Amino acid sequence: MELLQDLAWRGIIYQQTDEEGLKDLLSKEKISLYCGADPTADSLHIGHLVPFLTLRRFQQHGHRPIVLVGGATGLIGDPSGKSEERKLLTLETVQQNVEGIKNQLAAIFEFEGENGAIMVNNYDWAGKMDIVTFLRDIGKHIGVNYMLAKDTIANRLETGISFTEFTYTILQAMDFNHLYDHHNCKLQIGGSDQWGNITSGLELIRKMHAEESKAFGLTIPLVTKADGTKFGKTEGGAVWLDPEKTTPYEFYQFWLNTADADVIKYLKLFTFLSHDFIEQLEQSVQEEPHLRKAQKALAEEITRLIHGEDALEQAIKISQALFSGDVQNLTAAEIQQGFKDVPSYTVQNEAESQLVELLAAAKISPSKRQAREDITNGAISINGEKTTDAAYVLQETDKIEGQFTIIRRGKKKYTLIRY
Ligand code: 545
Repeated sequence: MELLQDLAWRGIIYQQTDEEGLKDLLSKEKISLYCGADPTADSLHIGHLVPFLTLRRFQQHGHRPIVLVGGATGLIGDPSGKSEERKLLTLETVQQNVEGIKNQLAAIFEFEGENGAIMVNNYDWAGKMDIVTFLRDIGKHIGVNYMLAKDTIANRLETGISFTEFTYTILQAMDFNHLYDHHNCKLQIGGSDQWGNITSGLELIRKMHAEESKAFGLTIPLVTKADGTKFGKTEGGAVWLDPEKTTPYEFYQFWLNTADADVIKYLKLFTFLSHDFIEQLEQSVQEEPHLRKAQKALAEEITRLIHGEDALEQAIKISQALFSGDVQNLTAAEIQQGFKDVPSYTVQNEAESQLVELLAAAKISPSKRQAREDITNGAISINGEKTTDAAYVLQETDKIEGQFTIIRRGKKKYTLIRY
């Protein structure tokens, strides 16, 4: 299927500056296109992903993606979508963040071959430009009235906007113009919040070049949830791509828990699965929702893409172990991932090797008397195995890699015992 048709089918297109023009261009040539990210944090989260996955869709159709990291713009701060002035980040923070963001983005693209991706940092041109050149060669082309009419600036006139953030859109415009000149970059894509900045770039390109110059902009809708709550948030906050912030297991679980009402939309936005297969999964959601085939496919595809095959297999193994209660084959590292949010207790003394003592000390059972009852009732299991012996003393073999014991009371209540 044709690229633009595929994007439309997936619900990826929000606005375009010239729909017919872009269709015509893509039917004639392979182009270079770009999308940027500012290093305002040390990791991307899943709310940033769709535009970059879209860039990769273009690459799969033979176009060249340019991935821009905003080493310069990150020092200024994009006012888009912000109701208040941002706090400036230090040079050091931004430089550190650049490294993290670059690595995460690099994992999504193919850098080899004819249409291999290019990674650029706008600090390389914007960071070196002097102010007189900026004002004479760039600023002269952009009218203040034109800027004031932009939503992201107009929205801030009441509450206030510094000259620094006011100027941001010109910096992003300069990037597009730079990439147009140096890489023949004809298209910029981004989330719907980037429309103002993308069109500033087109304005500058028009002003800096002859009549026949032509570049395009395309924006992507914000990902929403059918129940109206914010996409990509859990109790623990954002779902990060950095495995230190959101473990691959948590990442996998997040996608696995997608509502039936959202899962097909997310398969279209976040995976490279074929239309046929997604349609099959859609049927499965309707006819056999309890099997959660669509959720499993979504969680597998996106976890594999971001964290790789090994991390995916671990995440599945942990999920299955926790689901069945069959936890004795987990490694200590897997336990650490899977039990990150489970209450834990560190053993204090020798006496706590007696199960009754331990259950009470760790507050798994409210009292020793209740602990004895829980054990004899068969409500307690150690590393997935039920124990009904109220006199049981924990052994070395109950310590997984000498570090952990997993105790479950009832069906679901896990406690992680540490030594
Ligand atoms: C800078 C210079 C350019 C082109 C683009 C930029 C960045 C752009 C921007 N983009 C957002 C962003 O978020 C922080 C990510 C890392 C912590 O601010 N001015 O940098 C998001 N972007 C992806 C999508 C977005 C956007 O990276 O476009 O809409 C989120 O989906 O908010 O020359």
